[in-house]
Amino acid sequence: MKALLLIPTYNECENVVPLTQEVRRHCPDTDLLFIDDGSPDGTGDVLDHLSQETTGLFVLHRQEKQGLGTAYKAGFAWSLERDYDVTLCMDADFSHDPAALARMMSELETCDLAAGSRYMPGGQIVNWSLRRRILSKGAAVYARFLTRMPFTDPTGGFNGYRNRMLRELSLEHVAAKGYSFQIEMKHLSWRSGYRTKEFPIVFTERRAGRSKMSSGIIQEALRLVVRLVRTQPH
Ligand SMILES: Nc1nc2c(ncn2[C@@H]2O[C@H](COP(=O)(O)OP(=O)(O)O)[C@@H](O)[C@H]2O)c(=O)[nH]1
Ligand SMILES: [Mg+2]
Repeated sequence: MKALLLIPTYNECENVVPLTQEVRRHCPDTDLLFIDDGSPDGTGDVLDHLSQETTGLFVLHRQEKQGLGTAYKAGFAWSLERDYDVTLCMDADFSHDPAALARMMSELETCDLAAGSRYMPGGQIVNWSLRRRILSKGAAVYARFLTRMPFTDPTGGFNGYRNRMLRELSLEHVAAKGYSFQIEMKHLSWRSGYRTKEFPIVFTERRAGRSKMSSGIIQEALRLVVRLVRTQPH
């Protein structure tokens, strides 16, 4: 299976080089596509240098910060224009363990969406504040309870997709711009009848740089779930 790993970045200049080394150590054959939104800290320049000395590493530059969801949509389009079999997604800040990519790939042998979960047996969160834990778990319970979709971690961002499914889904209708993109993609895959599966992951709070979580992102997630419930057949 030929894999492309998407990594959206906004101000991640300290993380991208060590992260690339770790990904390559665990998955030497996986291509990488960074999607950088004109990071003011110069992440884009670091990535351009890196892409010159690393085969199979590519960079998509966007002018300004447009949100995680739109970055992933641009990455999906890039992947589908090429001959990849699967598209993998992870954060740039080491919260997702590159060592777990092998598990994601093996899960994708038997499903169309392999979703990392912090909230199933074996899953874990390390070093998060109580506030972040409550926010995340609250969002998970809210989204799951209202939509009834069978994911223990609807907002999790460590996910792998088969390109065959991505090609068939109407991604142009995916509207979420921020982190709620994760909820919307899981919901769409499940509602469309594809094989989805969760596997446990350990999520560790970032070591370098800052979180881009904001109140706007939370509000978008609250509204999105209501829209998903309204539009889904009962
Ligand atoms: N390209 C792009 N990446 C983003 C944007 N917002 C967040 N990211 C990236 O998305 C990932 C998750 O963001 P992060 O701030 O770590 O969120 P948290 O883990 O929920 O606190 C990181 O790799 C960020 O650099 C954005 O607007 N555009
Ligand atoms: Mg993070």
